[in-house]
Amino acid sequence: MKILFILPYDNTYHRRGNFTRSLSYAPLTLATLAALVPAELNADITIIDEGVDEPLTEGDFDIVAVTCVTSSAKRAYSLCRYWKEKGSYTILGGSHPTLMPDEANGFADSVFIGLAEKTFPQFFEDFTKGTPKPVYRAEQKCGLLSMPTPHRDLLSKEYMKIPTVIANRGCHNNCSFCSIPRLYGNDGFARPIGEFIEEVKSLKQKRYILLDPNLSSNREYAIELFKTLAPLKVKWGGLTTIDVAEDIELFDLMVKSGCGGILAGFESVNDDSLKGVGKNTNQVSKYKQAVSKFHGAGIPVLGCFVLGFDNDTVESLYDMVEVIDEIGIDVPRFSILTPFPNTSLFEQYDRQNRIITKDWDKYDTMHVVFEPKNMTPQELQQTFYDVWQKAYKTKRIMRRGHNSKRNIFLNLLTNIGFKYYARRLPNA
Ligand code: B12
Repeated sequence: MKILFILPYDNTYHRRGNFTRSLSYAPLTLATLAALVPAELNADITIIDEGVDEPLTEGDFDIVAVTCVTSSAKRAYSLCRYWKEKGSYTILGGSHPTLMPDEANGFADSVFIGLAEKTFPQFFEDFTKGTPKPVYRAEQKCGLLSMPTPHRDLLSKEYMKIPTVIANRGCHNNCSFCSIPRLYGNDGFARPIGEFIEEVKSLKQKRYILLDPNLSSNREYAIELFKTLAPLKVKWGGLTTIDVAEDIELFDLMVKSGCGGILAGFESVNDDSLKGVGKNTNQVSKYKQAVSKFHGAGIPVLGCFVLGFDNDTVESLYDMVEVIDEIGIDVPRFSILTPFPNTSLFEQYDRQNRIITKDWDKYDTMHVVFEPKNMTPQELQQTFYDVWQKAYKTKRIMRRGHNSKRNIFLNLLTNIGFKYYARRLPNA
Protein backbone atom coordinates (compact mmCIF):
# COMPACT_ATOMS: atom_id res chain seq x y z
CA MET A 1 0.00 0.00 0.00
CA LYS A 2 1.35 3.44 -0.95
CA ILE A 3 0.41 6.38 1.26
CA LEU A 4 1.14 10.07 0.74
CA PHE A 5 0.85 12.46 3.71
CA ILE A 6 0.71 16.20 2.99
CA LEU A 7 1.02 19.31 5.18
CA PRO A 8 -0.24 21.96 2.75
CA TYR A 9 1.29 25.39 2.39
CA ASP A 10 -0.54 28.59 3.32
CA ASN A 11 0.34 32.30 3.41
CA THR A 12 2.57 31.80 6.44
CA TYR A 13 4.67 29.29 4.50
CA HIS A 14 4.72 31.33 1.27
CA ARG A 15 6.38 34.07 3.22
CA ARG A 16 9.26 31.90 4.31
CA GLY A 17 12.61 32.77 2.81
CA ASN A 18 15.61 30.44 3.03
CA PHE A 19 16.67 32.01 6.32
CA THR A 20 13.30 31.57 8.09
CA ARG A 21 12.96 28.09 6.58
CA SER A 22 16.23 27.03 8.13
CA LEU A 23 14.80 28.10 11.51
CA SER A 24 11.68 25.95 11.11
CA TYR A 25 11.26 23.12 13.50
CA ALA A 26 10.01 19.71 12.49
CA PRO A 27 6.20 19.45 12.67
CA LEU A 28 4.93 16.35 14.44
CA THR A 29 1.49 15.78 12.92
CA LEU A 30 2.36 13.74 9.84
CA ALA A 31 5.23 11.83 11.46
CA THR A 32 2.78 10.85 14.22
CA LEU A 33 0.12 9.75 11.74
CA ALA A 34 2.74 7.72 9.86
CA ALA A 35 3.50 5.91 13.13
CA LEU A 36 -0.20 5.07 13.50
CA VAL A 37 -0.29 3.16 10.19
CA PRO A 38 -0.44 -0.52 11.21
CA ALA A 39 3.03 -2.06 10.74
CA GLU A 40 1.60 -5.24 9.20
CA LEU A 41 0.48 -3.23 6.16
CA ASN A 42 4.12 -2.68 5.33
CA ALA A 43 3.07 0.61 3.79
CA ASP A 44 5.33 2.66 1.56
CA ILE A 45 4.97 6.13 3.13
CA THR A 46 5.91 9.54 1.69
CA ILE A 47 5.63 12.73 3.73
CA ILE A 48 5.50 16.15 2.06
CA ASP A 49 5.57 19.32 4.16
CA GLU A 50 4.89 22.01 1.57
CA GLY A 51 6.57 24.50 3.87
CA VAL A 52 9.96 22.93 3.14
CA ASP A 53 9.46 20.32 0.39
CA GLU A 54 8.46 20.93 -3.20
CA PRO A 55 4.74 20.13 -3.68
CA LEU A 56 4.31 16.68 -5.23
CA THR A 57 2.17 16.34 -8.35
CA GLU A 58 3.08 12.90 -9.64
CA GLY A 59 2.82 9.41 -8.20
CA ASP A 60 0.44 6.56 -7.73
CA PHE A 61 -0.87 6.48 -4.17
CA ASP A 62 -3.64 4.32 -2.70
CA ILE A 63 -4.28 6.85 0.05
CA VAL A 64 -3.55 10.57 0.20
CA ALA A 65 -3.89 11.94 3.74
CA VAL A 66 -3.94 15.71 4.22
CA THR A 67 -3.77 17.68 7.47
CA CYS A 68 -4.88 21.28 7.71
CA VAL A 69 -5.45 24.31 9.88
CA THR A 70 -7.94 26.99 8.83
CA SER A 71 -5.42 29.01 6.83
CA SER A 72 -4.38 25.98 4.78
CA ALA A 73 -7.93 24.59 4.31
CA LYS A 74 -8.41 25.84 0.75
CA ARG A 75 -5.07 24.42 -0.35
CA ALA A 76 -5.93 21.16 1.44
CA TYR A 77 -9.26 20.93 -0.35
CA SER A 78 -7.69 21.51 -3.75
CA LEU A 79 -5.08 18.83 -2.99
CA CYS A 80 -7.86 16.38 -2.13
CA ARG A 81 -9.67 17.20 -5.36
CA TYR A 82 -6.45 16.76 -7.36
CA TRP A 83 -5.51 13.40 -5.89
CA LYS A 84 -9.08 12.11 -5.95
CA GLU A 85 -9.17 12.77 -9.69
CA LYS A 86 -5.96 10.78 -10.00
CA GLY A 87 -7.71 7.83 -8.33
CA SER A 88 -6.41 8.01 -4.74
CA TYR A 89 -8.61 7.60 -1.66
CA THR A 90 -8.41 10.97 0.09
CA ILE A 91 -8.64 11.69 3.81
CA LEU A 92 -8.57 14.94 5.74
CA GLY A 93 -7.95 15.77 9.39
CA GLY A 94 -6.52 18.45 11.69
CA SER A 95 -7.81 21.63 13.37
CA HIS A 96 -9.97 22.92 10.54
CA PRO A 97 -11.77 19.67 9.64
CA THR A 98 -12.33 19.14 13.39
CA LEU A 99 -13.93 22.58 13.67
CA MET A 100 -15.76 22.38 10.32
CA PRO A 101 -16.35 18.67 9.56
CA ASP A 102 -19.34 19.20 7.25
CA GLU A 103 -17.40 21.59 5.03
CA ALA A 104 -14.39 19.25 4.91
CA ASN A 105 -16.60 16.28 4.12
CA GLY A 106 -17.43 17.75 0.75
CA PHE A 107 -13.81 17.46 -0.36
CA ALA A 108 -12.40 14.20 0.99
CA ASP A 109 -13.58 10.59 1.07
CA SER A 110 -13.10 10.36 4.85
CA VAL A 111 -12.81 13.15 7.42
CA PHE A 112 -11.25 12.80 10.86
CA ILE A 113 -12.58 14.80 13.78
CA GLY A 114 -10.20 15.23 16.71
CA LEU A 115 -7.13 13.24 17.63
CA ALA A 116 -6.56 10.14 15.51
CA GLU A 117 -4.64 7.82 17.87
CA LYS A 118 -7.61 5.43 17.92
CA THR A 119 -9.54 6.33 14.78
CA PHE A 120 -6.65 6.09 12.31
CA PRO A 121 -5.88 2.41 13.04
CA GLN A 122 -9.66 1.77 12.86
CA PHE A 123 -9.76 3.43 9.44
CA PHE A 124 -7.07 1.05 8.12
CA GLU A 125 -9.03 -1.93 9.40
CA ASP A 126 -12.13 -0.65 7.56
CA PHE A 127 -10.18 0.37 4.45
CA THR A 128 -8.59 -3.05 4.01
CA LYS A 129 -12.06 -4.62 4.33
CA GLY A 130 -13.32 -2.19 1.67
CA THR A 131 -15.69 -0.38 4.08
CA PRO A 132 -14.09 2.94 5.07
CA LYS A 133 -16.51 5.40 6.72
CA PRO A 134 -17.03 9.01 5.61
CA VAL A 135 -16.46 10.35 9.14
CA TYR A 136 -14.20 9.20 11.99
CA ARG A 137 -14.80 10.99 15.26
CA ALA A 138 -12.50 10.65 18.28
CA GLU A 139 -14.75 9.53 21.12
CA GLN A 140 -12.37 10.12 24.04
CA LYS A 141 -12.83 13.62 25.44
CA CYS A 142 -10.04 13.87 28.01
CA GLY A 143 -7.55 11.99 30.15
CA LEU A 144 -4.40 10.08 29.33
CA LEU A 145 -3.91 9.09 25.72
CA SER A 146 -0.97 7.11 24.46
CA MET A 147 0.75 8.45 21.35
CA PRO A 148 3.24 6.51 19.24
CA THR A 149 6.79 7.78 18.77
CA PRO A 150 6.58 9.82 15.55
CA HIS A 151 8.40 8.46 12.48
CA ARG A 152 10.78 11.41 12.33
CA ASP A 153 13.02 9.52 9.89
CA LEU A 154 10.40 10.12 7.18
CA LEU A 155 10.65 13.91 7.50
CA SER A 156 12.80 16.21 5.39
CA LYS A 157 16.32 16.72 6.73
CA GLU A 158 16.07 20.50 6.29
CA TYR A 159 14.53 21.34 9.66
CA MET A 160 16.28 22.88 12.61
CA LYS A 161 18.24 20.15 14.37
CA ILE A 162 16.50 20.59 17.75
CA PRO A 163 13.75 17.93 17.92
CA THR A 164 10.11 18.70 18.74
CA VAL A 165 8.18 16.65 21.28
CA ILE A 166 4.71 16.95 22.85
CA ALA A 167 3.25 15.78 26.16
CA ASN A 168 0.01 17.58 27.01
CA ARG A 169 -2.26 18.68 24.20
CA GLY A 170 -4.91 20.58 26.11
CA CYS A 171 -5.35 23.97 27.77
CA HIS A 172 -7.73 24.69 30.63
CA ASN A 173 -8.23 28.32 29.60
CA ASN A 174 -11.21 29.53 27.65
CA CYS A 175 -9.86 32.40 25.56
CA SER A 176 -12.62 33.27 23.10
CA PHE A 177 -10.22 33.61 20.14
CA CYS A 178 -8.42 30.30 20.63
CA SER A 179 -9.40 27.09 18.85
CA ILE A 180 -8.04 24.75 21.52
CA PRO A 181 -11.14 24.67 23.82
CA ARG A 182 -13.38 23.81 20.84
CA LEU A 183 -10.84 21.34 19.46
CA TYR A 184 -10.07 19.34 22.57
CA GLY A 185 -12.28 20.71 25.37
CA ASN A 186 -10.79 22.23 28.52
CA ASP A 187 -9.46 19.09 30.16
CA GLY A 188 -7.66 17.94 27.06
CA PHE A 189 -5.46 14.96 26.46
CA ALA A 190 -2.06 14.24 27.85
CA ARG A 191 0.38 11.43 27.25
CA PRO A 192 1.40 9.09 30.03
CA ILE A 193 4.53 10.83 31.36
CA GLY A 194 6.67 7.67 31.27
CA GLU A 195 5.97 7.30 27.55
CA PHE A 196 6.95 10.92 26.90
CA ILE A 197 10.18 10.55 28.89
CA GLU A 198 11.10 7.36 27.01
CA GLU A 199 10.70 9.24 23.73
CA VAL A 200 12.92 12.07 24.94
CA LYS A 201 15.56 9.59 26.10
CA SER A 202 15.46 7.73 22.78
CA LEU A 203 16.17 10.95 20.87
CA LYS A 204 19.44 11.37 22.80
CA GLN A 205 19.60 15.15 22.34
CA LYS A 206 20.52 17.91 24.77
CA ARG A 207 17.86 20.40 23.61
CA TYR A 208 14.16 20.04 22.80
CA ILE A 209 11.21 22.14 21.69
CA LEU A 210 8.02 21.23 23.56
CA LEU A 211 4.92 21.83 21.44
CA ASP A 212 2.36 21.57 24.28
CA PRO A 213 -0.04 24.52 23.82
CA ASN A 214 0.20 25.37 27.53
CA LEU A 215 2.74 23.53 29.67
CA SER A 216 1.42 24.89 32.94
CA SER A 217 -2.24 24.19 32.14
CA ASN A 218 -2.72 21.01 34.16
CA ARG A 219 -0.77 21.77 37.35
CA GLU A 220 -0.63 18.24 38.69
CA TYR A 221 0.53 16.86 35.35
CA ALA A 222 3.06 19.68 34.92
CA ILE A 223 4.59 19.03 38.36
CA GLU A 224 5.04 15.35 37.54
CA LEU A 225 6.39 16.15 34.07
CA PHE A 226 8.96 18.68 35.32
CA LYS A 227 10.09 16.38 38.16
CA THR A 228 10.60 13.51 35.73
CA LEU A 229 12.41 15.66 33.19
CA ALA A 230 14.88 17.19 35.68
CA PRO A 231 17.21 14.17 36.07
CA LEU A 232 17.67 13.99 32.27
CA LYS A 233 19.60 17.29 32.42
CA VAL A 234 18.24 18.50 29.08
CA LYS A 235 17.30 22.04 28.04
CA TRP A 236 13.92 22.80 26.58
CA GLY A 237 11.82 25.69 25.31
CA GLY A 238 8.03 25.69 25.32
CA LEU A 239 4.71 27.48 25.68
CA THR A 240 3.17 28.57 28.97
CA THR A 241 0.92 31.21 30.46
CA ILE A 242 2.77 33.93 32.32
CA ASP A 243 0.95 33.36 35.63
CA VAL A 244 3.22 30.36 36.22
CA ALA A 245 5.76 32.90 37.57
CA GLU A 246 3.49 33.39 40.61
CA ASP A 247 3.30 29.69 41.42
CA ILE A 248 6.50 29.28 43.43
CA GLU A 249 6.54 25.47 43.46
CA LEU A 250 5.67 25.02 39.77
CA PHE A 251 8.03 27.77 38.64
CA ASP A 252 10.90 26.29 40.61
CA LEU A 253 10.29 22.82 39.16
CA MET A 254 10.02 24.29 35.68
CA VAL A 255 13.41 25.95 36.03
CA LYS A 256 15.02 22.80 37.48
CA SER A 257 13.57 20.67 34.68
CA GLY A 258 15.74 22.56 32.18
CA CYS A 259 13.50 25.37 30.90
CA GLY A 260 15.71 27.43 28.59
CA GLY A 261 13.11 29.77 27.07
CA ILE A 262 9.37 30.35 27.04
CA LEU A 263 6.78 31.57 24.59
CA ALA A 264 3.86 33.20 26.39
CA GLY A 265 0.66 34.86 25.22
CA PHE A 266 0.54 38.32 26.83
CA GLU A 267 -2.01 39.24 24.15
CA SER A 268 -2.67 42.82 25.33
CA VAL A 269 -1.45 45.56 27.66
CA ASN A 270 -5.06 46.51 28.46
CA ASP A 271 -6.84 44.60 31.25
CA ASP A 272 -10.30 45.25 29.77
CA SER A 273 -9.22 43.61 26.51
CA LEU A 274 -7.90 40.59 28.40
CA LYS A 275 -11.15 40.28 30.35
CA GLY A 276 -13.18 40.74 27.19
CA VAL A 277 -11.66 37.63 25.58
CA GLY A 278 -11.48 35.57 28.76
CA LYS A 279 -7.67 35.57 29.15
CA ASN A 280 -8.04 35.26 32.90
CA THR A 281 -4.45 34.17 33.56
CA ASN A 282 -3.09 37.62 32.66
CA GLN A 283 -2.96 40.88 34.60
CA VAL A 284 -1.03 43.72 33.03
CA SER A 285 0.27 45.02 36.38
CA LYS A 286 2.02 41.67 36.94
CA TYR A 287 3.75 41.41 33.55
CA LYS A 288 6.99 43.16 34.48
CA GLN A 289 7.47 41.21 37.68
CA ALA A 290 6.76 37.91 35.91
CA VAL A 291 9.25 38.64 33.13
CA SER A 292 11.90 39.65 35.71
CA LYS A 293 11.34 36.36 37.49
CA PHE A 294 12.05 34.43 34.30
CA HIS A 295 15.08 36.60 33.61
CA GLY A 296 16.31 35.98 37.15
CA ALA A 297 16.35 32.28 36.32
CA GLY A 298 18.20 32.97 33.05
CA ILE A 299 15.11 32.28 30.93
CA PRO A 300 14.34 34.56 27.95
CA VAL A 301 10.71 35.40 27.20
CA LEU A 302 9.18 35.46 23.73
CA GLY A 303 5.93 37.39 24.19
CA CYS A 304 2.95 37.19 21.83
CA PHE A 305 0.63 40.16 21.40
CA VAL A 306 -2.67 40.37 19.54
CA LEU A 307 -3.87 43.47 17.68
CA GLY A 308 -7.52 44.36 17.12
CA PHE A 309 -9.37 43.98 20.44
CA ASP A 310 -12.37 46.24 20.96
CA ASN A 311 -10.44 48.51 23.33
CA ASP A 312 -7.54 48.97 20.90
CA THR A 313 -7.07 52.18 18.97
CA VAL A 314 -4.40 52.90 16.35
CA GLU A 315 -2.57 55.04 18.92
CA SER A 316 -2.79 52.53 21.78
CA LEU A 317 -1.37 49.79 19.54
CA TYR A 318 1.47 51.95 18.39
CA ASP A 319 2.22 52.92 22.01
CA MET A 320 2.11 49.27 23.05
CA VAL A 321 5.62 48.79 21.65
CA GLU A 322 7.04 51.08 24.36
CA VAL A 323 5.13 49.23 27.07
CA ILE A 324 6.48 45.93 25.78
CA ASP A 325 10.06 47.18 26.02
CA GLU A 326 9.33 48.54 29.48
CA ILE A 327 8.07 45.10 30.58
CA GLY A 328 11.34 43.62 29.36
CA ILE A 329 10.11 41.12 26.75
CA ASP A 330 13.13 39.66 24.93
CA VAL A 331 11.39 38.94 21.65
CA PRO A 332 7.92 40.36 20.88
CA ARG A 333 5.60 38.77 18.30
CA PHE A 334 2.44 40.32 16.93
CA SER A 335 -0.60 38.86 15.28
CA ILE A 336 -3.97 40.16 14.19
CA LEU A 337 -6.98 39.02 16.22
CA THR A 338 -8.49 36.15 14.22
CA PRO A 339 -11.95 34.73 14.93
CA PHE A 340 -11.28 31.13 13.88
CA PRO A 341 -14.43 29.32 12.78
CA ASN A 342 -16.39 27.60 15.54
CA THR A 343 -14.72 29.65 18.29
CA SER A 344 -16.91 31.76 20.57
CA LEU A 345 -15.28 34.90 19.11
CA PHE A 346 -16.37 33.86 15.62
CA GLU A 347 -19.93 33.27 16.86
CA GLN A 348 -19.97 36.69 18.54
CA TYR A 349 -18.65 38.57 15.49
CA ASP A 350 -20.89 36.62 13.12
CA ARG A 351 -23.93 37.57 15.24
CA GLN A 352 -22.79 41.18 15.14
CA ASN A 353 -22.24 41.00 11.35
CA ARG A 354 -18.58 41.88 11.85
CA ILE A 355 -17.02 39.05 9.85
CA ILE A 356 -15.89 40.62 6.59
CA THR A 357 -14.59 37.52 4.85
CA LYS A 358 -14.86 33.76 5.18
CA ASP A 359 -11.94 33.28 2.81
CA TRP A 360 -9.98 30.86 5.01
CA ASP A 361 -6.70 31.78 3.27
CA LYS A 362 -6.90 35.04 5.20
CA TYR A 363 -7.30 33.33 8.60
CA ASP A 364 -3.55 33.24 9.12
CA THR A 365 -3.37 35.88 11.92
CA MET A 366 -1.68 38.27 9.49
CA HIS A 367 -4.83 39.53 7.75
CA VAL A 368 -7.85 41.41 9.10
CA VAL A 369 -10.99 39.32 8.61
CA PHE A 370 -13.42 41.25 10.83
CA GLU A 371 -14.63 44.78 11.44
CA PRO A 372 -12.62 46.24 14.36
CA LYS A 373 -14.39 48.61 16.77
CA ASN A 374 -12.19 51.70 16.82
CA MET A 375 -10.57 51.66 13.38
CA THR A 376 -11.18 50.43 9.87
CA PRO A 377 -9.95 47.01 8.76
CA GLN A 378 -7.39 48.80 6.55
CA GLU A 379 -6.12 50.83 9.50
CA LEU A 380 -5.73 47.71 11.60
CA GLN A 381 -3.84 45.98 8.76
CA GLN A 382 -1.53 48.96 8.36
CA THR A 383 -1.04 49.28 12.14
CA PHE A 384 -0.09 45.61 12.35
CA TYR A 385 2.60 46.22 9.79
CA ASP A 386 3.76 49.49 11.43
CA VAL A 387 3.91 47.94 14.91
CA TRP A 388 6.18 45.15 13.65
CA GLN A 389 8.45 47.71 11.97
CA LYS A 390 8.52 49.89 15.07
CA ALA A 391 9.28 46.99 17.41
CA TYR A 392 12.14 45.78 15.22
CA LYS A 393 13.96 49.09 14.70
CA THR A 394 17.68 48.47 15.16
CA LYS A 395 17.96 50.65 18.27
CA ARG A 396 15.23 48.64 20.00
CA ILE A 397 16.89 45.37 19.06
CA MET A 398 20.18 46.60 20.53
CA ARG A 399 18.45 47.70 23.74
CA ARG A 400 16.77 44.32 24.14
CA GLY A 401 20.07 42.55 23.54
CA HIS A 402 21.79 44.73 26.12
CA ASN A 403 19.03 44.16 28.70
CA SER A 404 19.10 40.42 28.27
CA LYS A 405 22.59 40.11 29.89
CA ARG A 406 22.93 36.32 30.09
CA ASN A 407 21.63 35.58 26.58
CA ILE A 408 22.90 38.52 24.52
CA PHE A 409 23.96 36.50 21.49
CA LEU A 410 20.80 34.41 21.28
CA ASN A 411 18.64 37.46 21.92
CA LEU A 412 20.26 39.44 19.11
CA LEU A 413 20.09 36.51 16.71
CA THR A 414 16.39 35.90 17.36
CA ASN A 415 15.60 39.62 17.14
CA ILE A 416 17.43 39.89 13.82
CA GLY A 417 15.49 36.86 12.57
CA PHE A 418 12.21 38.58 13.47
CA LYS A 419 13.35 41.86 11.89
CA TYR A 420 13.82 39.93 8.65
CA TYR A 421 10.39 38.30 9.13
CA ALA A 422 8.77 41.71 9.78
CA ARG A 423 10.15 43.10 6.52
CA ARG A 424 8.38 40.37 4.56
CA LEU A 425 4.94 40.92 6.13
CA PRO A 426 1.94 42.06 4.09
CA ASN A 427 1.68 45.85 4.04
CA ALA A 428 -1.81 47.37 3.81
C1 B12 B 1 3.26 23.08 16.53
C2 B12 B 1 2.23 24.04 16.01
C3 B12 B 1 2.59 24.82 14.91
C4 B12 B 1 3.90 24.65 14.17
C5 B12 B 1 3.80 23.45 13.20
C6 B12 B 1 2.52 23.54 12.36
C7 B12 B 1 1.96 22.28 11.82
N1 B12 B 1 1.07 22.45 10.88
O1 B12 B 1 2.31 21.19 12.20
C8 B12 B 1 4.08 26.03 13.47
C9 B12 B 1 4.86 26.97 14.35
C10 B12 B 1 4.73 26.03 12.08
C11 B12 B 1 2.62 26.51 13.45
C12 B12 B 1 2.18 27.47 12.61
C13 B12 B 1 0.87 27.90 12.57
N2 B12 B 1 -0.08 27.60 13.44
CO1 B12 B 1 0.10 26.24 14.80
N3 B12 B 1 0.09 24.99 16.19
C14 B12 B 1 0.96 24.13 16.62
C15 B12 B 1 0.46 23.39 17.88
C16 B12 B 1 1.00 24.12 19.11
C17 B12 B 1 0.76 21.91 17.99
C18 B12 B 1 0.41 21.06 16.76
C19 B12 B 1 1.03 19.69 16.90
O2 B12 B 1 2.09 19.43 16.38
N4 B12 B 1 0.40 18.80 17.65
C20 B12 B 1 0.88 17.44 17.82
C21 B12 B 1 0.29 16.56 16.71
C22 B12 B 1 0.73 15.13 16.89
O3 B12 B 1 -1.13 16.63 16.88
P1 B12 B 1 -2.10 17.31 15.82
O4 B12 B 1 -1.38 18.21 14.92
O5 B12 B 1 -3.27 17.85 16.54
O6 B12 B 1 -2.58 16.05 14.95
C23 B12 B 1 -3.45 15.07 15.52
C24 B12 B 1 -4.93 15.28 15.18
O7 B12 B 1 -5.28 16.64 14.99
C25 B12 B 1 -5.19 14.44 14.00
N5 B12 B 1 -4.88 14.94 12.66
C26 B12 B 1 -4.27 16.08 12.27
N6 B12 B 1 -4.18 16.13 10.95
C27 B12 B 1 -4.68 14.99 10.46
C28 B12 B 1 -4.79 14.52 9.15
C29 B12 B 1 -5.35 13.26 8.93
C30 B12 B 1 -5.47 12.78 7.55
C31 B12 B 1 -5.80 12.47 10.03
C32 B12 B 1 -6.31 11.13 9.84
C33 B12 B 1 -5.69 12.96 11.35
C34 B12 B 1 -5.14 14.22 11.55
O8 B12 B 1 -4.35 13.33 14.24
C35 B12 B 1 -3.13 13.73 14.87
C36 B12 B 1 -2.80 12.66 15.88
O9 B12 B 1 -3.78 12.61 16.86
C37 B12 B 1 -1.09 23.61 17.71
C38 B12 B 1 -1.89 23.59 18.99
C39 B12 B 1 -2.37 22.17 19.27
N7 B12 B 1 -2.22 21.73 20.45
O10 B12 B 1 -2.87 21.48 18.39
C40 B12 B 1 -1.15 24.96 16.97
C41 B12 B 1 -2.29 25.25 15.98
C42 B12 B 1 -2.53 24.02 15.13
N8 B12 B 1 -1.74 26.32 15.14
C43 B12 B 1 -2.57 27.21 14.85
C44 B12 B 1 -2.31 28.33 14.02
C45 B12 B 1 -3.40 29.40 13.94
C46 B12 B 1 -1.12 28.46 13.31
C47 B12 B 1 -0.73 29.56 12.33
C48 B12 B 1 -1.81 30.11 11.41
C49 B12 B 1 -0.10 30.68 13.16
C50 B12 B 1 0.78 31.66 12.38
N9 B12 B 1 0.26 32.78 11.97
O11 B12 B 1 1.94 31.37 12.16
C51 B12 B 1 0.37 28.84 11.52
C52 B12 B 1 -0.19 28.04 10.33
C53 B12 B 1 0.87 27.11 9.74
C54 B12 B 1 0.30 25.93 8.99
N10 B12 B 1 0.00 26.10 7.72
O12 B12 B 1 0.14 24.84 9.54
C55 B12 B 1 -3.94 26.92 15.45
C56 B12 B 1 -4.90 26.41 14.39
C57 B12 B 1 -6.26 27.00 14.58
C58 B12 B 1 -7.10 26.79 13.39
N11 B12 B 1 -8.40 26.88 13.58
O13 B12 B 1 -6.66 26.61 12.31
C59 B12 B 1 -3.59 25.90 16.58
C60 B12 B 1 -4.68 24.89 16.91
C61 B12 B 1 -3.23 26.76 17.84
C62 B12 B 1 -4.37 27.50 18.49
N12 B12 B 1 -4.13 27.91 19.71
O14 B12 B 1 -5.42 27.73 18.02
N13 B12 B 1 1.87 25.84 14.36
